[in-house]
Amino acid sequence: MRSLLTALFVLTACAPLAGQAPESPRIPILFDTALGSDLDQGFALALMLASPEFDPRGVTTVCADANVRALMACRFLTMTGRRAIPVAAGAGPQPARPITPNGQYRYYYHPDVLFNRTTRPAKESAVDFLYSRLKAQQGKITIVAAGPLTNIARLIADKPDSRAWIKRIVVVGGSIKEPTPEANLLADVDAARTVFASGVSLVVVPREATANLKLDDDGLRRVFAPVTALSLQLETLHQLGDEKNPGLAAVLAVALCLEDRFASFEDLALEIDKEGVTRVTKGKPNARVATSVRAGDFLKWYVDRMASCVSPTKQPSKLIEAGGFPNRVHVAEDFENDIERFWWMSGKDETKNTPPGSRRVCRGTLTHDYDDLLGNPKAMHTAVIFNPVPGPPMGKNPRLSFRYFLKGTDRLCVQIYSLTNGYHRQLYLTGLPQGRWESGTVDMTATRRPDGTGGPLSEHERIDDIQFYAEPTAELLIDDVVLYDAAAPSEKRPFPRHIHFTATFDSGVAGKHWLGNFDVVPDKGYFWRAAKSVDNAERGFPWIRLQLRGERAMGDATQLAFRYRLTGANSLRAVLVNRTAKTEHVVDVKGLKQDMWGEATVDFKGPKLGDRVDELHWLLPRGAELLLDDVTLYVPGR
Ligand SMILES: [Ca+2]
Ligand SMILES: [Ca+2]
Repeated sequence: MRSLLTALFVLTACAPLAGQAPESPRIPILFDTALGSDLDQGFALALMLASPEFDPRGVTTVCADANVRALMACRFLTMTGRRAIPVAAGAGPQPARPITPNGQYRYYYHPDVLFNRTTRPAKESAVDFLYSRLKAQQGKITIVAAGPLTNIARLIADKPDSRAWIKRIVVVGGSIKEPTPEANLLADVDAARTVFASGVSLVVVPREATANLKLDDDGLRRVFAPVTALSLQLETLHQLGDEKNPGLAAVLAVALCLEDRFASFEDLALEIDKEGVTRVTKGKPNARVATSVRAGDFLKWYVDRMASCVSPTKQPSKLIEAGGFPNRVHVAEDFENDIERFWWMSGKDETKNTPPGSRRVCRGTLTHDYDDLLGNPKAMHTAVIFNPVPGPPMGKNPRLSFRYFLKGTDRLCVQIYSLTNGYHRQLYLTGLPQGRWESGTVDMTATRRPDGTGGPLSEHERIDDIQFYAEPTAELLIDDVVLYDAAAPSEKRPFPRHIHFTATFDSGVAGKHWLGNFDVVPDKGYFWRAAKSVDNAERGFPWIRLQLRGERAMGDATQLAFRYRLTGANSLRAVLVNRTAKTEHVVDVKGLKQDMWGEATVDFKGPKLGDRVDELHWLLPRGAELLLDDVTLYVPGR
């Protein structure tokens, strides 16, 4: 028996799982910009960063002093917590458009840049950079060309295979209604001719569509009102720039990647003549042209979006009800045993001050903010941080419940890292009671990056590092951390009093994070992956044996919830096991659905308070097959 188990274990352990996250629903975008000249360039970059729908893949710079512009972009991205977005400068020669000489040049000529406090541009040229990015996500990436088309034309001419990889190019430039050249196309007429003749799908935002678009004083005031890292960097550019009320042509181009409704479009065949004039021809349309703009709708949307990026510190959250039995428990840590102790990233055990039913909790210890992008690098906090290895994907309604004891402050920050997006989001609670144990639940969709951007924590996003921060002089104790997907409205079962163990199989590696005898199958779970039964050759029937990664002490009642898809049987036997003590608690589960997903709740009458268990078995009739998902072992609520 033992050797067979070991053999099965090794088999599963050797098979890391394919099929991780579903593809990001965000829009991959490359921004080619003359940052440093017209202010719409910086305002467009800020909109890109403020919009969670985008996955910015890089910034490239065009026009003279492209390297200075690239360093400006590096400063902007670093200081807004986006240093992961790479920047590349266009190689010379470049069109001779100046950086506003007395003004925005200062954004480059500053200690942040001069003393290497920012990222640096990539060594490769804009063309090589664009090429490698497009190659990595063929057919997926939109390029917003906010300046002259020099870099884009070189890409198309020098690397013709890239044409098929570009989803579309949004061109800021051209003039359909007036037969005079527009500045961006005129700056490099040959480049414009190349791009318009390339056959790549084009969206064109012509001069006349945006000529009267300006951000008025009230709009500016609202865009800068959040006083966040993002709004302050943008305001810096505005203070240094020479336009009091900036134009918004490039901003509209970025917005049109998200919403069609700001413009009316016509499909036109366009070519650029040798003088740089845009000509409408009778050929097959090659451009979707924004012929008229709904300026009011667009301006309102833009200003509202920028103004809504408010720091979570200024918009405190409220505790909510935990709700019914969770749709899915992503992770639970009760600090009662040492099984996941390695992942207590900040804090240490505390056994004296514990809430009812708990023998051990986690006492916060001092640490810097784990958010090295937007957190204050000098500040220290009293923190409890738990890393929920292996980084589960969230459901539609992520919630976090926990027990806490606070002293010396009534304020708590809950922060979580997004593995998928590579940044932290947070929320603040204020007015919390002090000096006694309390339970709390927060709606994790309310979390935002410290600059208010990033949008809500969303379905399929993988997370890491659940963080509780209090002031450095405060005392903070945390217990019973449960990250879960909220109950459906129809759920009748109460929220568990205590959760011992949960298994979703969604991320991580079988044999390392999920132990026992089963296969983990991708895409066949109720959500993401599931465990699939295997033959137990010794006993002659199929089963799933799930190890709890260690012994866990039961409460005064013990229930097991799981989702199943059963084939070839309508019953199974659930067994709660202590392998060392050789104890077994058996429940036969009957009348199950077949060939469709169902949900079962098993009540184990046997275990007494403090009894330890370390395995769960699902035993099947001969010839049956079980897909198992969303396993939760818990003490039922009252
Ligand atoms: Ca505890
Ligand atoms: Ca699953």
